[in-house]
Amino acid sequence: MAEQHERIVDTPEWKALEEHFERTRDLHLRQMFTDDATRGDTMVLEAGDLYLDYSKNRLTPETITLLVALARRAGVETLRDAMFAGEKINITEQRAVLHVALRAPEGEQILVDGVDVVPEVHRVLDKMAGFSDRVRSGAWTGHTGKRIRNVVNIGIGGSDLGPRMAYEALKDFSERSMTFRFVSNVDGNDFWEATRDLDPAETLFVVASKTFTTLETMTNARSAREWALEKLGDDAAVAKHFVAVSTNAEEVAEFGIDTENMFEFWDWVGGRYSYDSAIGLSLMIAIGPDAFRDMLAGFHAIDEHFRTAPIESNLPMILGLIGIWYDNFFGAETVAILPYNNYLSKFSAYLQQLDMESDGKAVDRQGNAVDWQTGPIVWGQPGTNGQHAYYQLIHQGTKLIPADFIGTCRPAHLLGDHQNLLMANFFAQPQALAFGKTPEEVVAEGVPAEQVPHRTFAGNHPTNSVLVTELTPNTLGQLVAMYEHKVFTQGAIWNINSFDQWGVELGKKLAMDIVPELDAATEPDLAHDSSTNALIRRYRRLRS
Ligand code: G6Q
Repeated sequence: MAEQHERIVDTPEWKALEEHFERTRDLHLRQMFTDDATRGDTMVLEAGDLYLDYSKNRLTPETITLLVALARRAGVETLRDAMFAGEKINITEQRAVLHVALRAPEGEQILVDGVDVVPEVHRVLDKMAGFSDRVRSGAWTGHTGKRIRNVVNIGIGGSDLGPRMAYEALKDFSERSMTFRFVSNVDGNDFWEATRDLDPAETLFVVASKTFTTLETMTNARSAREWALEKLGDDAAVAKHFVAVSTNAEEVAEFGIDTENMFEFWDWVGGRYSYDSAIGLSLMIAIGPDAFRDMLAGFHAIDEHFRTAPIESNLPMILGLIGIWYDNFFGAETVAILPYNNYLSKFSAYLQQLDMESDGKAVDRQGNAVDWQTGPIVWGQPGTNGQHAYYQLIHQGTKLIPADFIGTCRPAHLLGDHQNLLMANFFAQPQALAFGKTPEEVVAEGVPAEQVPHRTFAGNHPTNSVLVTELTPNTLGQLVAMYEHKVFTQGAIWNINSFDQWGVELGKKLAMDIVPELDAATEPDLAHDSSTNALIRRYRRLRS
């Protein structure tokens, strides 16, 4: 039988929040702002370059006090300290969880099994930097002596989404004379589109896979080798056109990549927390080692804040607690991430994995089924595009959708009045969501009576506004660290293991049973359920 642990929902702190919820659930943000004219100045937090305004949430100062007490009861600080101390808090895999070590400055000490990992981190960073510089300067050439002009990252999940998101976010800092592409899907169309216009003699593949066994990545890597060798002819070309990022030297060598050209990381880096390890190699080639290190410094600034600030003023913790308030008390199912900066076009997709893979769990750390809600569904796209699409449902639908608005004050490129128009929307949307429009206000606009209900906005839709001076490698690091630690805080309160991913492991095995049935030359005996059997038969019939 699984060991018992204090159930968070049975604690007096949780009960106090339940009672508080009953008393405050119907309070309207209109009223709360009328009652306290300073709300917008006081319900704010700052950390590094991040400014969080959480005043447009359906909570009072008392809510925060009660949530902070809950965090203390749940031992969030203790688990945080255990993470920073290198304890094996990923209990199902018996691993330390030390993405924070990836951005620790030289000279800091973080021990795993008694060994300081920080010098190793910097050894690999230096190796990455040397390699990136050689590729960027043209000193590293392809097999035919041509300069490398294209870098294609092959990876999936945690070995793709991070570098891809950050490359998009920091494109303005990237080497524009080079082309960067990301291939993840085992769907051959992905590989085809990524390489169709590239010259193999000028192309470098970064095969990024922690395990170096992932079906999609290895399939794409093999196709890449064939694609390159078809033109370059000679097996020796692999050494000049392929590098690997992995923890698995044996498989890398087996694939034919010289382990000299392998950049390692460690089992204490989870895939979705790995883009500031060697998994970020393609990003480093794009933006250069200095910008990459600046990004790590941004991560580290928020790590330090998270590690040292009291819960009351700990920005990622408060963000996490506000999420708990909606998830567990209001029963909200989702959270929308809405960046008002087009360079952050992949940010929501990145956070989707970070959050949903980490906190999408239904058993506690001791293996007992939980009977409280855990991680939310994360979704969203950059504003203002979403405003012309799905915001309708947030404004006037029947669901409660807490949303994070992320805005940057300085645009990378000044173009007419674009930035002010963008930011006017960034300010207006949370305002409209919070305060809505009453029937009286609609009537006063001269709207015919029968249309009044349709044009009324109930308001009271909660939002966080995160304002950043500008999007740079450093502030991107800060933003990502903020969400990493938010997710950590929530997992700690729910008493789940945010650092394993058995659902992903399952997916890695499932399809393998079916592959021989699709490959079989003659009609195979199928022993699945009737639906799967029929679908496979139909596919076999139609595919050619
Ligand atoms: C992340 C997950 C998962 C993983 C991919 C790729 O936390 O574990 O998304 O990153 O499945 O795995 P490999 O890097 O081993 O190819």
